Amino acid sequence: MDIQHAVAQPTVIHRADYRPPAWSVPDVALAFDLDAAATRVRAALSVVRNGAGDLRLDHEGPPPLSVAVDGVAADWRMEDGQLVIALPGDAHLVETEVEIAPDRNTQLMGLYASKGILCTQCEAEGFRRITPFPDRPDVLSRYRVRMTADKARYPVLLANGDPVGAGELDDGRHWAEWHDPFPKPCYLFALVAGDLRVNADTFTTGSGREVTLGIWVRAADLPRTAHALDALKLAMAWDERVYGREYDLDVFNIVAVDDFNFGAMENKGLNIFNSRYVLADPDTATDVDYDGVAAVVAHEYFHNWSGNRVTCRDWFQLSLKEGFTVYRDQGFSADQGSAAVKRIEDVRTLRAAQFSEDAGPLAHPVRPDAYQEISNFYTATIYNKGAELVRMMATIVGPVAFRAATDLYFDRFDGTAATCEDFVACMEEASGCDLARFRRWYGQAGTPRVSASIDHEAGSGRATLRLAQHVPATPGQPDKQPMVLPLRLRLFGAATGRPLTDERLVILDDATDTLVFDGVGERPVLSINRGFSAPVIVESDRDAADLAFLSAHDDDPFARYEAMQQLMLDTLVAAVVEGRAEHDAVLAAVATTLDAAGLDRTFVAEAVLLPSDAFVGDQLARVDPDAVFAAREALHRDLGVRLAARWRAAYAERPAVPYAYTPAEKGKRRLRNAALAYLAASGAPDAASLAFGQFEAADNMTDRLAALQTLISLDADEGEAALDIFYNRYAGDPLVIDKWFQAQALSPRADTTDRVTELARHPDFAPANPNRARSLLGAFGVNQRAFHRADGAGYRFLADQLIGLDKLNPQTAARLLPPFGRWRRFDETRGAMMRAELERIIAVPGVSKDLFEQASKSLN
Ligand code: 0A1
Ligand code: ZN
Repeated sequence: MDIQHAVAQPTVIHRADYRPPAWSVPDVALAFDLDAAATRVRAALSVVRNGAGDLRLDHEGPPPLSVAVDGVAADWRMEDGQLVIALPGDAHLVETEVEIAPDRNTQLMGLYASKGILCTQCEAEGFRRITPFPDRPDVLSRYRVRMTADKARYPVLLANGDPVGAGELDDGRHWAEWHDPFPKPCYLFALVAGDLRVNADTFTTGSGREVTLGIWVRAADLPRTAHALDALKLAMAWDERVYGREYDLDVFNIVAVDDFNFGAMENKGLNIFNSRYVLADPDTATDVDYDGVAAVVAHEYFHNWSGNRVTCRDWFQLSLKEGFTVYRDQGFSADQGSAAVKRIEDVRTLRAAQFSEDAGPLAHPVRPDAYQEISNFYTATIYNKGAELVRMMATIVGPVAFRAATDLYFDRFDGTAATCEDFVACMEEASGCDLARFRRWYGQAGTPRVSASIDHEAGSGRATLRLAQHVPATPGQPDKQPMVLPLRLRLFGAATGRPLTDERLVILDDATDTLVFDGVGERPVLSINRGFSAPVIVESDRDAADLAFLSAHDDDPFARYEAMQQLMLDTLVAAVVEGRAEHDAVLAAVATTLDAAGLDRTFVAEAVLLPSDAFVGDQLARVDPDAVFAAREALHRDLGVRLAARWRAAYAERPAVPYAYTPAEKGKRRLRNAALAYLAASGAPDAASLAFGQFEAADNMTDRLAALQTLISLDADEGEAALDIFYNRYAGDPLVIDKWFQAQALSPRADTTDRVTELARHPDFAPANPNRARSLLGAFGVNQRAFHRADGAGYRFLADQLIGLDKLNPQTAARLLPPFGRWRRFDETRGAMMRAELERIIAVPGVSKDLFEQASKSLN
């Protein structure tokens, strides 16, 4: 092993090593003398002994300016990133002072500057970059925060909790003090200082408490805050109605900043958001963006109970708050429009992000056993699979017991740091269900595969359903036990189209099971995993005719969508593997769906969408990206040509002007834009002019961006013109310019790799901004055709970019690495090139532990 590797080999943290803290910190007083270049932070910690040992304060940054115990300068030493103080008694006052430089903080963890606004991000381990502290979620403290700052630059000073005082100082500075009465871990600490405007409102809780709400943004962004504010009020009412949870402080503030590593952060009473999840108006945000704003506003708000009032004991329990909160925000969004379409969208996300993770070298359980860098564990497995676990428990115990269990959980663990086990135990206690085997879902990684086959004896009218499950091996887990799978299923008659049974909930908790149905007079077709009741891959013996039948007749909208998707996937896989392009079954099924009266337009638009290249790739043992691309293009074209009249009819359904964000109008836009894409794929001579006309006439971003995407997928002059017009129209609007980069990085054109390489040299490509980095590099990584270009140019490009970005923002660089982990699924030549890039990344001197962990694990 060379010296670089030896240096980079980081410490591994194990769940089994958890020990309660030796010291608790019931009260904290912080004083910030704020300045972008040099901020002074004075901290006074009242500490109380909990067990044997020195006081250990996590500390990342230059040595402290002073350390005192009970008012007297004290001895201290640094040990493995911790400031260690030997304390003689059982209770002391520990005071420290440090100086930090927010404007040099490119990692965006701790206190940093975003376009002149000072803000914080502490989850998971950012607080130690602000002040020495036991930076672990099981140390809960009450915070008092005093901020002093230049009044002209930072007229607004916000922190957690409620404001308790403010005043002027003589030197152009002013101060404000905030107090948060709820004990919280330091990862929920936040402050903001900046020149901000507020969109304010009030919300009266069920018990009559009036809460002042504020959405704080820069002055120019104020007109784009109405949707977020509406969503917040809806979320507050929903949490009262559905979970009986009220808000608990007098103020609730949201601040939008342009530079942010994730989507948003649930700091107590002071949520800090990536501006892309706050700002929306019809001219700059798509329907999907509007949905995203409402979902993230709700998600962060819901954390006030699932995360803040009840927090996590350690970071291995992250899914306790994240999986549950995603489940809650999914329920909220489902209630705002079509629940069926919301489920389809959530499953698509799960499959794209989580199933692929579970099938690759970065697979890990929902409750991991070990990590090197916790930031790498904010994954689709923790969030989205974690939400599926909660959903399955809700299905198993039923809605009444589920609500009783969440009440019990909130009640019992309020003000404490809990574990996933605590949550499951509440589910058991409130329902009386035995969830012993269900717990395997928390410990075993990998997506279970369920095979289902049905035999029918026409004479006796008996149908026999055979189910079997298999959980594939994942890194470090070669052998798995059977999981508990709640499968909602129903039989339909192939001849009459009628349901033959009621819907049943079957809990498959052994490796195999057999179910017998009597009185089945005609050949049954199986509808299984309805509503996607378990996050599994179903392998059934249903042929194209059965799937087409279900896509037309199933009464469960998810199952109906699923049948169409499976039919499309089977068709594409057959085309790639056997080179046979038999499109007739898909064609007929799509035609039937388009013709069906009374179907929700959004549902139709979802159902007729072809699976992505990457998802088709995930079905193949060996991915030939060019063959997948060609097969999908051929099907797209064929559907476009042969159903042209239907696409024209769908395209003729005009959306309302002006733009309205309603489920019906969203559906119309989505279907119309899908139709436009099919017309373009068909090679229709007027497609480019139709798209360009839409691009120019659109009064909203949904239609404008869809037209732009269609145009750039065509090799037409209009595409270049539209890109220029779009860029010039929105120059200086970062969220829209992100879309401009992203649309080009997602383009199916053959020259995309070259174009993206060129775009990385564009003056607006500043990867220090995480949104911008993701818009180009993140989109490029999931563009299977472009990233996997045969000559390896895509691999080289992305690796170069990640190596550069790692020096500024390791978290963001590490999150863009996973596309390299798919190397096993490609041919020898591509696989070798991908591995070589991973080797190159881990050999970079000074590579971060974030990127090192992801790259080294991806080599396995
Ligand atoms: N708890 C947040 C996610 C989050 C995690 C880390 C962050 O900074 C690096 C920021 C946000 C959520 O679930 O929304
Ligand atoms: Zn969250």
